[in-house]
Amino acid sequence: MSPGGATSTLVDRVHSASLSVNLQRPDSNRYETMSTLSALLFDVDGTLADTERDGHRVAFNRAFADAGLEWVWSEELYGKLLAVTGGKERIRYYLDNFNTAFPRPVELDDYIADLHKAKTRHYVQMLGEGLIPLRPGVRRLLIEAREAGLRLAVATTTTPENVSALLQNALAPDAMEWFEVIAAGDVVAAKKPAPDIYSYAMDKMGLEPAHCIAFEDSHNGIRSSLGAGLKTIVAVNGYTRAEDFSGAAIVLDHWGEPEQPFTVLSGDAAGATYLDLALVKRLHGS
Ligand code: XBP
Ligand code: MG
Repeated sequence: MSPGGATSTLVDRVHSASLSVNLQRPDSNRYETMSTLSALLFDVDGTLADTERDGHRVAFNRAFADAGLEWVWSEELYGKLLAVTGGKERIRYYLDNFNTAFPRPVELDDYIADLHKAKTRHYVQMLGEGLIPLRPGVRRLLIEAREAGLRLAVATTTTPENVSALLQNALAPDAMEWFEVIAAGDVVAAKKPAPDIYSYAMDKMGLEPAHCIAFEDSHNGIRSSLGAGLKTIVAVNGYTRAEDFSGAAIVLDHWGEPEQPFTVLSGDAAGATYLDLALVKRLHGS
């Protein structure tokens, strides 16, 4: 899980190829390249909030029960199912690999889509009840970024309704307006680990990867962000702690707060104990 590795080559290549400022160092004739940081791009599930075990998983199980199915996704099984991003894709993966005896309806796509709609209703309801808080440090960092005039976006696999419900209930009633772009769900055909959702968000913002940085929690997530040419800061969660984060700018156990210091799992926080904008900029290289 050390920084560097094959993926960082791609990041560096994109970094230096895009719009940048050449600075002449006063002490020499050598030039160095520096890109300004303009935008922070956030994953949602596992990154802004710990949503999977006590949120999405429970909502899937409620939808299955509503449909009269005896499927129960335990915490352990759900960890295996997280190999695939996207709720509809995850149900199909479950049938293909863990419940092959289930007699499949002829219209399997529609069947899965209906189950998934019910799951989304349950999940949004749980968020409305305030059951899922933001991870420590998220609110503080977002506020600091806004005050500094940085642009914010979301790049996630989850369904758009889930994003608005989380932001409005856990962050602020007007939180949707904090984000210039919410790139979510089926807006791209290929979900994470494909880079498409990050590329889509940057395209909408008219920004090159060198001027952005991504925040992720999972191997599939960082494969997506690095594939889009983005430097990436990682905070793991219970399901992703042992995953491979090669190429990350840093890997933390959580984002940290002044009274709740993070542990650095890989990389260099330069003595910081929580993620603030100064550390984000340092990790970005600006
Ligand atoms: C998140 C996901 C999502 C949620 C469920 O991955 O995989 O599928 O588990 O969301 P990431 P939906 O954090 O990498 O974006 O059921 O709405 O698809
Ligand atoms: Mg995630």
